[in-house]
Amino acid sequence: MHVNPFAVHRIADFGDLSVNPLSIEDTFRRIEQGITPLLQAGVRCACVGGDHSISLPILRAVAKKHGPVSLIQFDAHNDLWDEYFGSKYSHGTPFRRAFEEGLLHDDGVLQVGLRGQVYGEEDFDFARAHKVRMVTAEEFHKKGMSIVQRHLRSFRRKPVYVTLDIDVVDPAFAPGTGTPQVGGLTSVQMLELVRALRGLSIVGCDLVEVSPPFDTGEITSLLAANLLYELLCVL
Ligand SMILES: [Mn+2]
Repeated sequence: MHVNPFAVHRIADFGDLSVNPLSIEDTFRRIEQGITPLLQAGVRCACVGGDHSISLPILRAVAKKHGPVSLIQFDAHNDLWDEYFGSKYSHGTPFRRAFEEGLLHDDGVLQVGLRGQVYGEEDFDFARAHKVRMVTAEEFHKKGMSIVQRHLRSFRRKPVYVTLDIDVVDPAFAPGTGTPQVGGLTSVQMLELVRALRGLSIVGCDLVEVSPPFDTGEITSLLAANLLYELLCVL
């Protein structure tokens, strides 16, 4: 791609935000409060999880700066459940809360890589009601990049947030994650997908769900680090 992000942007590691292991609500507050001054100063944040729940407080901060945004989500799961084990806040629910809180646009969300078991067809009712665009892993394996490219065209010139759940990648390439799903993308396909985001007005991004204790030979961390670099190249 001939991009050196360090020549184009001033890039700094802001370090860790503190969390409260006893309260997800307080953790969300800390994340939102930690990011807000950066966004207000004109910084774009590439956040590293943590599980997928962190996208919600990040989107709250992003919406304070940009208003509701579009979302491109690479994920094996749609994370649009209402509750997970009775909790409204978890890594299975962030984007339903984001819709409910008015942080996302209807017809402004694209999910790529969905697969695996769901409880039933009604799991997709909420997505359909909000005109979420979905490219399942199965469709992607059949039709390739062209089907994603077609969707990406409608995201041009709009503020878009990108969230990359490492479990979108097949466990053969990224085993170190909490909810691995077989039948996923290869590392090469994932690189190609991130590179396809070039030219969009990306207001921020995150890469989540890498779990070092579950990793094998650090292959997930290696992929995640490279994907993070590739994201910096398209910001
Ligand atoms: Mn997820």
